[in-house]
Amino acid sequence: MRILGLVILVATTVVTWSVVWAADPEVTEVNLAQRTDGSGLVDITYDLSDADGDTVAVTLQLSDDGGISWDFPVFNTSGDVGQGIIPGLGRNIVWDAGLIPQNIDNELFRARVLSSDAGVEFQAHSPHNVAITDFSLADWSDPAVIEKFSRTDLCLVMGHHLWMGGESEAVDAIQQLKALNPDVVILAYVSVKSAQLWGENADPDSFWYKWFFRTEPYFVYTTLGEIGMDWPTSRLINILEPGCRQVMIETIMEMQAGSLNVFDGIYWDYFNNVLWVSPDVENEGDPDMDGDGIGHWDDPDEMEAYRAAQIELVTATRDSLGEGFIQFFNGQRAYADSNFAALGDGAFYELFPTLFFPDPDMQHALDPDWPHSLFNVRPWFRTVNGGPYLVLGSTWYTAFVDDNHVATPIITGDKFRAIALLGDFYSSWNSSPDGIGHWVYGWTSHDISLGQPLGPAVFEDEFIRRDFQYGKVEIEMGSGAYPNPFDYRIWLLGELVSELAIPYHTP
Ligand SMILES: [Ca+2]
Ligand SMILES: [Ca+2]
Repeated sequence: MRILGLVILVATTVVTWSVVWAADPEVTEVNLAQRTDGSGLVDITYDLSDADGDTVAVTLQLSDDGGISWDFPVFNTSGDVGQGIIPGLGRNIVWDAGLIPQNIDNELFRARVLSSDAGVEFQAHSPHNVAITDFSLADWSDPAVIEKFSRTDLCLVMGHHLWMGGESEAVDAIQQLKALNPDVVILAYVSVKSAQLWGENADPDSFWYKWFFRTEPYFVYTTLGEIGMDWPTSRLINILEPGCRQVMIETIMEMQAGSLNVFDGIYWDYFNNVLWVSPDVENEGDPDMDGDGIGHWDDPDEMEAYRAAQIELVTATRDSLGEGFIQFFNGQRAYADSNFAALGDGAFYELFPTLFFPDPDMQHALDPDWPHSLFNVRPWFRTVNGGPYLVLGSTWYTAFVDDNHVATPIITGDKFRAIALLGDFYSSWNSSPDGIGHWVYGWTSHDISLGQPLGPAVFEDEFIRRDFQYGKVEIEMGSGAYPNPFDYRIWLLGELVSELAIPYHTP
């Protein structure tokens, strides 16, 4: 049984917001009023125009503090909201506030209506927990791409594409993203240990071209004199050499100083305790970075020097690019080495939770008593640049297959979102199949804001819970093992709005 909330909404407002493109849609005359017939329905009316006659994606945002914040959860809406809205006068969104179990009596409600003729919706999400990880070649000249990426808190993309000499060097993508979302943090992918082979034939002004030829004197060879490969498509570079580190940093500085697009920092790919080489590489002999004839993995001195060189590289990058330049680490070293983590602003958990964490992997990742759980590692990182940024990502497709062999896809980003909410981590969605067997950047279909957290997560047996301004998130740990480690539930204003309950379909 539901208890109807008493809703008093006396305030009306005219707040509009639209994405800035030629022939933008325009929203005017936004009004919000509760019906007086006792139905609990609230009408949000607005006028919508678009000079070149596009249909428009319309997003409603609500504020319960007079327009200071816009993360009041919006659900139970119908009418002229969402995709394909035809411009005209007197468009109407009906918000069934009476369905909300919790009392939301408040005279400070405000509404604003966001419009996009690129088909992008801008639902408010809970603060600081959404990341985009997309190293593919995005078409930054497409307004829809800019709008989609602007919804994130943390954007991890390929630096090469946006720096000078890159495919999108002439598009002021970062400026456009920040115009739409001033808080977005945008980091450029940079390798910490290799040079792309194709950089040799890239645009001479471009990042990977310069990187290739400047690091060429420092390419690594194996104990049997072969070219040391990182992947079949990239060569290992020798960061043990101070000169190598210097040209790496100088190249990043040159890109930042000479490009239209200036990043907030870099995504270093990546720092492990020892060199990692793809199993696809068929080298004769092992990489030998210190040239003593002993392969890297049999050479304790070399591995020690490799770890020291990583610290030198990060420290020198900070000296050259400043405290405000974000250094974000992929790789497993920072997951367990607090001194190293303290040099960075955050870490990427790739293929989370399948790397690094002992089985059952997710149980360890979220165990407050395990020293390297996400909760214990997060405080190691720097906070000066808005971090710590701990990003949970996986491009693997997961599904639950029931007794009837019916597979239900489970969107990892949604699962990670529940975790992100518990500990101020970031969830990266990979929900779109790219047609060739990969799972690439996508976006959640049901991210509704919970507002600000009211305190830290609370751990109680198999449950982890956290209260928010407008709701609650709960994880109930099951097997704790990838891919279906737990169930989760998210409530908003007393209503269960999101749930993962394994098993599906099973009678
Ligand atoms: Ca238009
Ligand atoms: Ca050696």
